[in-house]
Amino acid sequence: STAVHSDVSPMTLTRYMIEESNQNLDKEHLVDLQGIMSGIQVACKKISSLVSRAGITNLTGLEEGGGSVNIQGEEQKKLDVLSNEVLKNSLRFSGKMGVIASEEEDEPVVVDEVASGNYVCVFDPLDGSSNIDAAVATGTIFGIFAEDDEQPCLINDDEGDLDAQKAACLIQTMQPGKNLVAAGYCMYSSSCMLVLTTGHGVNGFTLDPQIGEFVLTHPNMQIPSRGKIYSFNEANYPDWDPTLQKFVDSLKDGSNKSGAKYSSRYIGSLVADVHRTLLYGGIFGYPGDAKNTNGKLRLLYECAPMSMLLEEAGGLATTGRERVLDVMPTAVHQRLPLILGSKEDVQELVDLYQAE
Ligand code: AHM
Ligand code: MG
Repeated sequence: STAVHSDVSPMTLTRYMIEESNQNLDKEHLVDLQGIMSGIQVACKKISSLVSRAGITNLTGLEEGGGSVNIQGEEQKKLDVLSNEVLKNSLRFSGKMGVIASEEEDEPVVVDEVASGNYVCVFDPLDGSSNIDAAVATGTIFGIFAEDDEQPCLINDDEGDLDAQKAACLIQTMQPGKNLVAAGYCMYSSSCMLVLTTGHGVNGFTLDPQIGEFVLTHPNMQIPSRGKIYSFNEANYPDWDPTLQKFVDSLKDGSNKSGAKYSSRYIGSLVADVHRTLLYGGIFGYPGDAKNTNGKLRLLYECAPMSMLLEEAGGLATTGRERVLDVMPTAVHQRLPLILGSKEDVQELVDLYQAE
């Protein structure tokens, strides 16, 4: 109901996770996800606080010490580095993680704490951080895989080859998006929102600063089947393939199937662009182009979690030619073209590619 805010016992994220696992005792992973989500939500609150106070605490700008560069060759901002530490530690201490793979780390990190568990978390701790210094929206993106029982990830210093054990753990990260047991994002904007799926629908929680809790404000989110907004970095238009060029032209002049003339919105912050697309409908894309054949966004911790959310909300997510959730990763930081949004909008583009 819309009265959740004033409820004397609001549906917090923690309560939601407990009730969901109590009501679905047959569903695997939900009990473990309680612990994992309690770690993630604390990290998100901490990152939200860091982001909102960055201008005051001198946390804007680049990481000091000779300009750190991550594995993507991107300069790391102070807040990228800090957010990564915050999330990594929260996950580690959840006791459920075997492997964690972050945009900000060259290699997945094997959790060798005594209490390490058998889940894999892939994440981008602070996506869209180029926006940070202008106080524009940013977000955290995460996905959770269960480890493959056939190749359990166990680190035991006393037994055998440590490198071989770690290599077995790293393989656990290479799973297609359809294996995700949960995915979500937290957006740091005019309000802080955490949007989550555990494989049965999508729910949105808003951080209530008065009680410091994420409260269910957007139950069972569904994306409209058609929208009127397209969201691409149009500066790349000259490098797009002709099919995409024609499709976007048809959104501008109304010659698309819906007959409507679309509006353009592009924040340049994936979480915010996806969040708006989820709520208002339409189509978002970061396609491959002549210069970057696989686009910009990373399969494991950007494309796959967003695609799971969109599909769970009744939308579609594709590379243009293939369902994103079916793509088998071959490298941790691999990029993939991503087009997602309302079912009819995305299908129209997929049909055009098929008719090529
Ligand atoms: P980042 O991970 O370095 O922050 O880059 C990812 C961001 C996404 O949030 C956004 O969708 C995209 O880069 C925007 O790229 P561009 O500036 O090329 O439009
Ligand atoms: Mg990113």
